[in-house]
Amino acid sequence: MQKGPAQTSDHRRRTNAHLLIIAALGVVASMAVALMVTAAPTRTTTETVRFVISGDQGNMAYSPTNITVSADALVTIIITNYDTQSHSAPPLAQQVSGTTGGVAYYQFSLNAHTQSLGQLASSDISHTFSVDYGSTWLNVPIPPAASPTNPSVTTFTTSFSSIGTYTWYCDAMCGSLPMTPPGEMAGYVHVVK
Ligand SMILES: [Cu+2]
Repeated sequence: MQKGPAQTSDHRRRTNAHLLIIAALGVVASMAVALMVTAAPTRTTTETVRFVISGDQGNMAYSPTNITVSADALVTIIITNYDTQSHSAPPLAQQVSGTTGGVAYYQFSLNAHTQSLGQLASSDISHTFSVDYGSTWLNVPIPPAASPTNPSVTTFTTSFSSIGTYTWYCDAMCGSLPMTPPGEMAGYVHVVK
């Protein structure tokens, strides 16, 4: 008879321990992001840009299409991807390039811990965020969503030093139709003073 309440409180203790672990992982993830920002060259401004990629049913598209950032600002780009499909990407597009530290920070699903990686395997790539920018090629492969309601989240920092308009595009083989015209898998980065 007394076993019931004892088991309940034991279960509660275990649940509390799980919550503590999840909280600790959250702290470690925020520290990783803090380190990433402090390790970067000193910039006068920091800006954050958020993209969402819609998934499946042939409606793969980045939103928004066009972004505006300040020249020399340290720009943090956060891409939330709801597309569960992998689309193969050429070898160069599997590498992270042009970001602070040459890495991107990946959460393969919500509540998963954040991993800092310099490349993804082709089979783990859903789309890429790529910009030809002077002699720099900014390229970040984006992993697929874990499920239609559980997106992957990719975060990286970069900066654009020259004022101008540059095209961003997806370099994965996600289908010829979404690639053109700009608006789904391509758009513009306006770099302003
Ligand atoms: Cu794509």
